[in-house]
Formats: sequence, structure tokens, C-alpha cells
Amino acid sequence: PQTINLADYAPPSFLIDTVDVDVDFRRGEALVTVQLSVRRNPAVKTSNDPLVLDGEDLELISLRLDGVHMAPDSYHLDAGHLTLADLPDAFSLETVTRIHPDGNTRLSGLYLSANGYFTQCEAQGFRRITWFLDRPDVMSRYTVTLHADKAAFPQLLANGNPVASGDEEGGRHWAKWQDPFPKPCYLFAMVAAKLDVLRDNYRTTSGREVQLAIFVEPGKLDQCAHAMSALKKSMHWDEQTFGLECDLDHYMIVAVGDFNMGAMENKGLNIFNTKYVLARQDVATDVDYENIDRVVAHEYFHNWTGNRVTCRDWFQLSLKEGLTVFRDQEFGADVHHRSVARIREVRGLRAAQFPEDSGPMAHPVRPASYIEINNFYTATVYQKGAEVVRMIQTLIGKPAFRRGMDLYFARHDGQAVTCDNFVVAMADASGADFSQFMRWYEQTGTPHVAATGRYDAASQRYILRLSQSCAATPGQADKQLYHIPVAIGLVGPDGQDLPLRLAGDDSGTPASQIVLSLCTETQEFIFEDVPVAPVPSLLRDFSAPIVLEYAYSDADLAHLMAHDSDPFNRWEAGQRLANRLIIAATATLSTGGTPIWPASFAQAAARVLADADTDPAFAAEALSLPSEATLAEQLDVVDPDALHAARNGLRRFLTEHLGAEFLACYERLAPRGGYRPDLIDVGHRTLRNVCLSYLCEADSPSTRALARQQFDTADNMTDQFASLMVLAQSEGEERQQALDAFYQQWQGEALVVDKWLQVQATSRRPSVLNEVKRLVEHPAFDLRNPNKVYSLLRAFGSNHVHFHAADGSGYRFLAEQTRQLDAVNPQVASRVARCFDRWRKFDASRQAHARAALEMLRNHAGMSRDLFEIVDRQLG
Ligand code: B3K
Ligand code: ZN
Repeated sequence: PQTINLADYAPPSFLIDTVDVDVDFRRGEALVTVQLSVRRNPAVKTSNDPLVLDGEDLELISLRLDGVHMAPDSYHLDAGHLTLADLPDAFSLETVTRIHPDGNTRLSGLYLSANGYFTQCEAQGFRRITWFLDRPDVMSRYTVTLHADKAAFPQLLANGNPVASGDEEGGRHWAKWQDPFPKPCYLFAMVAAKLDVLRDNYRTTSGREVQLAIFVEPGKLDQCAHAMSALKKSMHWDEQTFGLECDLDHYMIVAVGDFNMGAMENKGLNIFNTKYVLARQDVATDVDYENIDRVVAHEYFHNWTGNRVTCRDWFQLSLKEGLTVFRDQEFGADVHHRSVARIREVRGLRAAQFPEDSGPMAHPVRPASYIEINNFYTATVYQKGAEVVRMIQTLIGKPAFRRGMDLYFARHDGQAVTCDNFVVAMADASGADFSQFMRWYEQTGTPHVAATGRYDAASQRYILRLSQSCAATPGQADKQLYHIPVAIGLVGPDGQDLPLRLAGDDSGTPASQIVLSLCTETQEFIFEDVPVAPVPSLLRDFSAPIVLEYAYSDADLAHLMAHDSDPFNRWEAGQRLANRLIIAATATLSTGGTPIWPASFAQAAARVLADADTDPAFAAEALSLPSEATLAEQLDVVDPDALHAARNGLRRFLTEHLGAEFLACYERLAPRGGYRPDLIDVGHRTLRNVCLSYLCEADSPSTRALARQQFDTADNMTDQFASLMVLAQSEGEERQQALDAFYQQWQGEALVVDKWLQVQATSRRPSVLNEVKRLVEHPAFDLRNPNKVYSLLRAFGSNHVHFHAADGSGYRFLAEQTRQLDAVNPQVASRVARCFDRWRKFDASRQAHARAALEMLRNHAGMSRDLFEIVDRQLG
């Protein structure tokens, strides 16, 4: 397969001003008639370039140029392209194409799902519907007419506004939609289906009425209220925070059960995975409710950051994704719990993005090349991209950041632009120099910053020395220096922040926290008038996506855990302690020893529990240990069995010492009746369920009874699922009973069945692979449904200890499933294959098993481009 390079970008030779689409759905086929008004791009000098339209799996029926039928010898058709030469400067082109949505298992382009037809065009699905210049810098005005059987497909939807509709003979009907905004074709969407609809409306600050609608599978209307409220909250938040109003008359969300990713921001017609729409207290957890808020907000925010201002090319993907994730993060922080939101973001970054950045798929936030663009919707482009935007805000401050956003829209509304355009707007609005900062977009890898501190009592000075480095990554041996914002405070012995005054800076009153810019390899920062030796609180609120090393003593960490005014660093101090203990214990276990856990750690956890009532959600995070995937990154050669035993050993140690405290907390937080997904109740449930999971480490009849009782009496999915999760680890008979009862109760709710699969695939029990193999054959599983695949197969691939089983059984199983999946849905197959990314971090024998599994995959006939790129890099 061919590699596409950013360096080869050239503007399109032709532009397409208007697109008139007519789709006739008949007997499992769709006849797509499209009129394009095309002209040569005045910005491109050459006058005789041919027009090369993209097309994939299309059957061309006829072609007319300015109304005149074109004979097959007057154009050129090859796999993927329709080429027309000797064209006038402006012309109309009509194509008639037949497509087969019923057989489209890739879920890209137009496809059949339960209740009707749906589309997914980003990144390159539009070419699977019709011939087009399928690239984001070609923006056009669309009109869409749909025709279909009226009884089977009562809803006919497309982007923009409904302009006309009517009946046709044979029980059919049609509807015409017009989108007033020019858009790239990746934002095109249409739906022909039988769905229920929840309607509402929203009035913007300037008085515009927006009609809101959420379409769902019949019978699910009682699961739409939360998504609707999320949409209205998002609209309000974007007006308040960024002065951005909705520009549409109609904003529609359509939920579909078969969907490759989370959701899609098509202009005015978002299409969502049901997972991010449907919620009711008995079927969705608190985390689901929060995720729905975030994803609804994310897609809504794209209307400005992505749709009004879009990407010039797919290398600029983070222009819209990094920025929009940052926006949904800030929204989530405002409507939920700011520090817990931040903690979870950083957990996610460490568990997924850091490993990605030091593995075979490492790529810059703005990649320089790709084989298949769908492989680059990654933690790096999304989450690290959001961190890069956040660093800009941290460096220039919120008011300047807002001015930068305003300037960005003033300059680029209606355009397809690059990441540079965004950063230049931020620089111009703030006066800051971001030239060195741009390396965050270009270099791969996670920088490390080593910090040392020295207190000089005689001169009352504290000298902080920071040194940056970044290890070589594939294709980038030498790294240039980064511009790293390091937010810091100095915590005194009484736990208060000391006032900070940098030597040579006499301006204003000393702050309790400042942002240092580390731009050289090593830099010293001297703080004056420091009355006592402080404990430095470094990288507050995780001000940069780096690894910060500082030789904290256990006492320093306990001090920060108890007192740091920065909640993130209070949490971080506990993570550092736990991390240190687990890594040391892993080494001990690997060499046949028995770890000894310090009582001080149990005491620190006891203090967290004792203070838990002030902020239970935070306490829950503080009591949760770093994940095995995160811990594994710190080891040169991972012994997954020892790591697993070490981490669980520390959990059991806490249970043994704090059993009474966990139980007391569990009982104190008993539900007060009535379910509310609000800050207080969510905090209580989260902490209570963390206590339950510690209590159940004992796996005794009494703890199983406790979990079983919660399972039987819960009036909400959060509590029911939390108890199922702990029972699923148990060796007692309660395990199978609970799993069976859960399936009996929820087999009609697809999203709950996904949870049932996931809880079994992620179990610690030694027999998990056999259970997963049985579940692949279970009627509840379906290789064609991405949610099922993610819940069972990818979840198993994230089961650190069992996927990396010493005998290679986990590798063989997942590779074989991936091979079968690739023939059905390459995008999903390549996501599952990413579970193999870290195979080289394990011992020689595991590596040999993994290599054999990957080579089997690489050698299979008819492998997709998607999967090829992943496996080829992994075998590298
Ligand atoms: N923009 C879509 C992602 C499309 C992925 C294509 N493989 C969802 C989002 O980020 O909002
Ligand atoms: Zn997005």
C-alpha cells in the first residue's frame, strides 16, 4: 500500500461549488444520482490537469458532462478513481452510481443497520457513496433528495433544512434537504430509517430558535432525556465560555447500534453510537451518563471547531480533534467535578497515549505520513492534541486564550486550515512566541523532566533545577528541545503554599503558584525570600504531558497527599507512592521474594478515607491504584504475572489493614433513595463501590454476600454493575449466579449485554480465555457489531495478565479473531490489533509467541490496508 506524505500536499486542481444528491433506496440497493458544478481552482496555475475523482466499491451506471452522455472510452476507470481529461474551466458533471449498502459490513459510507440506512463519511467514506474529490479542502453546498418505502423508512434525513417532501407511487415517499453551509464531504450524512424521535428546542442568546431532535430505535424514547439535556447544556456552555452560538435551524442526533467509533459531527445531523445517547438509571452507569455529556458536547462543539473551521488535510486532524477534546474536557470539568475530570484524563493519557508514544505506532500530534488515515484517530491526535491546546492556555492565560479563539474564528471561518493557523492566532492574540512550542506538533515521544531542588537557609533561597530529555522514537533519533510549561508551588511544613518570588522578578505581589517555561536543556529557577525548606509541588494540574522525575521521600509524598493546595498533585503524590511500592514489589516477586508493604501506606490511605466525606469522588480516585498498563511502561522487561500479583498484593494489604474502615465508609454511604446523576450522589456511589471492591479482595462468604446483596437490591446500573464486577472476580458460586441473573435480566438491552461481555473479558480469573472463547460462540456476540467486538475482544486484549499469558494463548486467540474480523470490518480489526503494540516489552519467550501471531496475521491473504499498516509497524 501507498504512503501519503504531508510534504506532498498540493491544493486541489478543481473545486466543486454545489453538489446535488439524489438517492433512491430500492431492494437493498441505492441508486445515487449526483450533479456536481465543477470549476478549475483559480489558485492552481496549471490549466490542463485532469479531474481525478475518488470512488470505492461503486458501480458507475452513467456519466454526463454538461448534459452530454459520455461514452466509456472518454474517461478512465481504475480501482479507486474516475479520471476525466480535456475538461473546460467550468462544467457540470452528472454521475449515476449503484451501491450496495446491505452488504457494507465496513460501516463506512452508506450501510444497513437495524431499522434502516445510515452513513459514516469521515475520513473517506463519501467516496463509497459517489464519485467525488474526497478531501477536506474541497467545500461545497449540498442539496439532498431521498426516496424510499414510506412504511419501512418513515424518516428521511440529511444535513441542513428540510425544504420539500411528498409521496410517490407504490407506497414510497421522498424528502429534500438543503444545507446552507459549504462543507467538506466528510461532514455529509443521510439517514433513511424507522425511528422514534424526541423533540425539543433551544433559544440562543441572540434569539435564534434551534429545533432539536434525537432519533432512536423504536421503544427507546425513555432513554433520550439525558442526551437532550446534555445537548442543551453544551449549547449554553459554548455561548458562555467562547461566545459561540449554534448557527443551525435544525440540530439532529441519530443513534445507531452499529457504529465504528463514538459519534460523528456531521453538519446538523450528528450520527451517534447508541452507547453515547441512551441512558436510564437502571441501564446506564454514572460513568455512562458523564460520557454521554462529554460526547454530545464534543460533537456539538465540532460545529465550530471542525465544521465552520475545518482541516486543510488529514494531517491536520488534531486541529479539530485536539481542540474539540480540550473543549469537551473543560465543559466536563465545569459541569461535573473539575479535579476528578482532570485526574481521569491523566489516567487515560498514561494508560493509552504514553504507551502509544513509545511504541510502534508512535506519531506526532500532526503526523507526517500515513497509509490509512483511519489508523490515526488516536490517543496522540485526540488526547495529546488536547494537552497541547491546554498548554497554550496555561502559557498565555484564559483571557488571552479566549482572544486567540476569537481571532481564529474571525480569520478562518469558512476555511480549511492548518494547525499553524491556530497557533498563529494564539500568538497574535497574546504576543507570545510559539515557534519552539510547535515541536509539540512535530515530534513523537513523551519528554522526561528531571527536577532537583536545593534549599539554602543562609540566603533564604530555593533553587529548582529542571532538565528535559526525550528518548529516540522510530524515525526520530534526535529530538529538539521542547517549550514545556511547568506549573509549580512550594509547600511549607505547615502545608501552606509559600509565596513565590523568582529572582530578578520584582513585579507585583508574589503568587502561590507560577508557570515556569522550560525551553533549554537545563534551567535553574531561583526563588527568593523562602523562609523554610519547602516540598516542591511540581507540574501542578499536569501542566504538560510529560514524565516528571523528582526524588521525593516517602515523607514528602505523604505531606503533599495531605496538604497540597493543588488537588491533582494531592492525588499524584499518592500515585507516586503506590507506583514506587508496586514496581519494587514486582521486582521482588519476579525473583521469588515476598514483598513487604509499609504500614505508612495504609496510614496514608486511612487518612484519605477519614477525610473522604469532604470530597468522596476525589477520595475514590486517591484510593485507586495505577493500572497495570501504566505501571508496565516503567519496566524494561515486563513480568506481567509479577506485576499483577504485586498490584493486587497492595490492594489486599489495604483490605487487611483497613477492612473496618472500608466497611464503615461503605455503610455510611448507603443510598439515600432516589437516583440522581449529580455531583454528590455520583461521588457517594463511586467511593462506596471502591470500598466494596476492596472489601471483596478477601473473596470470603461474607464479602460475596455483601456484593450479592448490592447486586439484588440496586435500583441503578452503577451499583448493580459495580457489584457484578467484583463478583466476576470471585471463585465462589455467586459469580456464575450473578452473571446468569444479569444476562436474564438484560438480554434485551444491547448496551447492557456489552457490559456483561466486558466484565467477563476483563476478569482476573485464570480461566478467562476459555470463557472468552465460549462467549465468541454465544448468541449475544456478533463479530459484525463494533460494540460487541470492543466489549469482548478488545477488552480481553486489555486484560494485561491474561492477554500476555506466558504460553502465548492470548496472542494466538486475538490474532485469529482479528484475522476473521479484518474481512468484515478493517477499521475495527485494526483497532483490536493495537492490543499487540507493546509486545516487545515482554520476555523472549512471550515475544516469540507474539511475533508468530503477528506474522500469521501479516501473511494472511487479502489483508486490509488498515490492518497492514498496524501489523507492519508492530513487526517493524
Ligand atoms: N470525527 C469523528 C471521528 C471519525 C473517525 C473516522 N474513523 C468523531 C469525533 O472525533 O468527534
Ligand atoms: Zn472529534
